Amino acid sequence: MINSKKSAAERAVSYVSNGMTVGLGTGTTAYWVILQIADKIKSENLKIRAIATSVQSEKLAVKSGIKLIPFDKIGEIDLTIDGADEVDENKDLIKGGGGALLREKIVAYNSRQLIIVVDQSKLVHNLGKFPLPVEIAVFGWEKTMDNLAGLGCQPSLRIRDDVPFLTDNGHYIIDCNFQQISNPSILNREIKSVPGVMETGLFIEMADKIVVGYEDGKVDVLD
Ligand code: A5P
Repeated sequence: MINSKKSAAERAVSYVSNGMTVGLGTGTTAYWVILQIADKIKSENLKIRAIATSVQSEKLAVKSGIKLIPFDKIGEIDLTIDGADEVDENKDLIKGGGGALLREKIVAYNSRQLIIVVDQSKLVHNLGKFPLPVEIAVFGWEKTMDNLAGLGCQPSLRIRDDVPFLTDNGHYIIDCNFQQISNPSILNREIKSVPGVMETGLFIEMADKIVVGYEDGKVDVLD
């Protein structure tokens, strides 16, 4: 069976070249990206420096032999390759299904280019079917969750193994079910104005390219 995430990752990694500083995403698609960058470094003898968006990706990168540098030493990031949970027709995204949205957004914002790799199931007409992850402070989380509900969603605290899921930054995630988000940019601003909110999983006008893998093996690049 064709692995569409893997084929999309392969195409995205073709944009990585010698001397680049690369941002490494998080998730099951970014997993393939990291492995293939590691292969490319070895087979083409490339000098690449990387920054990871989660502890999970950091561990995989180290294990695969990719050279990581601390964020404060990084200067500009040439290219970041990351996954997404939903991609709409304007290339706006919902991210954070894996809980790494805060670091992902910081890395993406500081990158010259952001390439998103997805399989076809992530393409949507309107964002919002996938509950929007919002990272919040632990302090006062119940109130923050109420305030998010006031914006028109059904919020739920993310739970893993019967306890609240803690992000790499020591925060909680509220998954906000909006069903349909008609104006992602306005919603993003509204959510960010709620005290206690660290970051939202809405990535607006950030992606430069979307690389989509299909079940039949075809890969499309949306510029
Ligand atoms: C991690 O927090 C997320 O933003 C991922 O990039 C997103 O959930 C996509 O993950 P998959 O590639 O595993 O579907």
